[in-house]
Amino acid sequence: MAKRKAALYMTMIALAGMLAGCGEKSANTSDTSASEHEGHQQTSPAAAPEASNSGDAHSGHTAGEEKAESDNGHGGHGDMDGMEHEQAIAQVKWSFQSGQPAPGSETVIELKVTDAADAPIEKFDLNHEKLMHLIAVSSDLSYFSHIHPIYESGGKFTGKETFPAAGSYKLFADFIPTGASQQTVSTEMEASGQAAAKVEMKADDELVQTIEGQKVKLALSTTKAGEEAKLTYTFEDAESGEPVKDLEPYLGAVGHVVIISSDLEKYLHVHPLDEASAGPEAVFATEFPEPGLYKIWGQFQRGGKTFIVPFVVNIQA
Ligand SMILES: [Cu+2]
Repeated sequence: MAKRKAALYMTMIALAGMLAGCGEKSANTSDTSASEHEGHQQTSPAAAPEASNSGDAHSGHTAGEEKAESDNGHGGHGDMDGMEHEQAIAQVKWSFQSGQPAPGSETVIELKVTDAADAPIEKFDLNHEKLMHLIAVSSDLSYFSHIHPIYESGGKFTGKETFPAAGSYKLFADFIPTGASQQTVSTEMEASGQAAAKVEMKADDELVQTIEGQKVKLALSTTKAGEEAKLTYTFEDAESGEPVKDLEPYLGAVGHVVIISSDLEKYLHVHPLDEASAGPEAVFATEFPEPGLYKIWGQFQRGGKTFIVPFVVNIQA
């Protein structure tokens, strides 16, 4: 398949959200039953969450509403098939069907998508096989989940997520209202209980990991902000050392990469240059907007199983 310019697209938002400065690490990652639950991952050590006073301290913190930012014109990747920069046209009202999310139990997240005049947006385009992609991360980025809320009607989506521990999370929804550019809307929320200390994020010394039988290396063409950075993943069978050539399409492409800055302000969703690759390489191009620490999650599939490879990189001025 020809390299698709469109595959270069990325979403970036920089929003002025406030963040309660606490996060948590914990066990409990086992939630693979829901069919829309494509990715779920945790990289931090376990700690027992201590549930307490969920009744008062955080009530009223279960819904949010924020405007989307259109991704056009941001980040230097202007090749959005010639589309002009568009203002954000969508907003989302977030709520949780059972009130404030409690760690360890399934939460139904409701998203009501409206236009600037508060009228429901009811038509969406498929984007990599889904109408909406939703990324949930803990505020220290130790927890990452990628789910696909289901469209109900009247602009409403619902998605299921089990937050593993008490503390702050940020949710990013991306979607394309028919006739508009891709929108990314985020909100911050708390899972009830006493949050443990944040896991401090550190840049990886070596960008190589063995995950579920694959040895995965990541090479960056540059670690400077504001330059086009090619991200090249190379896959090897961990046992035999043979190059992996049978990666499977996951949501229509060899892989998906989500990048979030350590301050949670920058969100990049990047698709591969050659979506049809089956390995041993998967190449992505993006641009880190500012210096700082970023966490990069690559999602891939082989042998019918999806797996997530996280790396932390330090981007320089
Ligand atoms: Cu998705």
